[in-house]
Amino acid sequence: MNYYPNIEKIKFEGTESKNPFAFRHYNPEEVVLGKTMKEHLRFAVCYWHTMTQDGSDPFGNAVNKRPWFGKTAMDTARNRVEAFFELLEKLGAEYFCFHDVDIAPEGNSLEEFFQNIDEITDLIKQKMDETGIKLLWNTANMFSNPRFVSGAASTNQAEVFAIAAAQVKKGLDVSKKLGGANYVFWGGREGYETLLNTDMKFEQDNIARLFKMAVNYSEKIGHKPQFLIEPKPMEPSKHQYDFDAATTLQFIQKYGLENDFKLNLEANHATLAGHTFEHELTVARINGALGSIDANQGDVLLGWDTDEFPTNIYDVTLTMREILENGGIAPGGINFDAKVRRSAFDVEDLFLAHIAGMDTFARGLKNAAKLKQDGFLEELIAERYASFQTGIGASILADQEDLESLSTFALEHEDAEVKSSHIEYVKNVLNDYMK
Ligand code: XLS
Ligand code: CA
Ligand code: CA
Repeated sequence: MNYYPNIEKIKFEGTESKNPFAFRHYNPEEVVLGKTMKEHLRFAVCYWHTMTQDGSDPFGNAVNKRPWFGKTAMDTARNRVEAFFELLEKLGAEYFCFHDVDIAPEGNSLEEFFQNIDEITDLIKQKMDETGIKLLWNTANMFSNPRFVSGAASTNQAEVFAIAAAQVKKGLDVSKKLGGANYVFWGGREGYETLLNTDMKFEQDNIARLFKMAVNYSEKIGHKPQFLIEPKPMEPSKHQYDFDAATTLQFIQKYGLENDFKLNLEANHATLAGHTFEHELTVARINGALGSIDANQGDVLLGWDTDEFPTNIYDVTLTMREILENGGIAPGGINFDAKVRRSAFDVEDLFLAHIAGMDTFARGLKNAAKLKQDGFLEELIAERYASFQTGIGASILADQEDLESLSTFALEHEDAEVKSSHIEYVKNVLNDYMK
């Protein structure tokens, strides 16, 4: 079946094009800094916002009427696979991501859920073989089902911990079946509502315990994806343990997980944590832990996780600057964890939204590449720290100084010139790159 009969494969037509169903900046084969755009960007479409999200919000009913709705939940699930791969192919997106519950209904028991997953992943595998489209990552939804009210790995209820473990096992079996490159843990309920009834150390030890079980199982089955933890400070939990990149890295290091775990960073989660996305990316990169990104944006006027499609060229340019600095994002990718606004309910909007996101990232890539080639910021930074290249600075870096020697030096050099940052000039020049 053809779910989008009015939409052809989306082509690059250049900036003069007035065709809404064309790329004006994303030209997959165009080479930028020695790699094609599609190699740099590794775009993924997510199942949850694109295929299952119905447009309802706490004040309003579902608005999205999708052509893949069937008579039963399993009919819908089967149709979705067809519709999803048609969308991926037409967009030219080479990767995808999903939670277990996005692809298959939970049914009336865990056993039925797992059978449904088996049936649907057979269909997904068939589509992957036909199209060459690949699984960027999958994950287990351990936050929606009522049993997870008090957490999954961090629950107070041992039986619930066991169910979480069963979902992770199934997730890794599916990752093996579909050749998943990464496996994500996002702990929506791994946090607390109040410390009055919470043993934080116990809960965090148990989260690490589940992660270690996942590593051991993946080694046992001979399929080891890159494990990723996705930080988010709050929502749905009041406080989530994986608050931001720095907190999550501390956890990874404390429990000795650094060889198997990196971070999946999301732009909107960074802003919820009170950080810029560049801050989160930098913290991960300098610690060798930048694994993958969830590309979206929040609304500065709203304090929640709005998951909008990324259209802010300035922010995306700085994001791509970090990814280039990291030497790329593979085996991770750029996953559009983004949803169309409630008022954009046509099925065509799913295409228009992804085109907007892909074009914005293509612009960000080109801007960041030009910035890197010109070396404007590199020179600025080198100049800013130049005092550490010679004299006493070089001696400090060579660990040849101590408090006594520096004290002697300081007494003779207290009139050192402190330089202005000229930061407004820097921002003015940076604006020239925002194309
Ligand atoms: C929710 C998260 C979630 C993860 C995967 O805010 O972004 O969708 O990416 O569980
Ligand atoms: Ca996400
Ligand atoms: Ca989000």
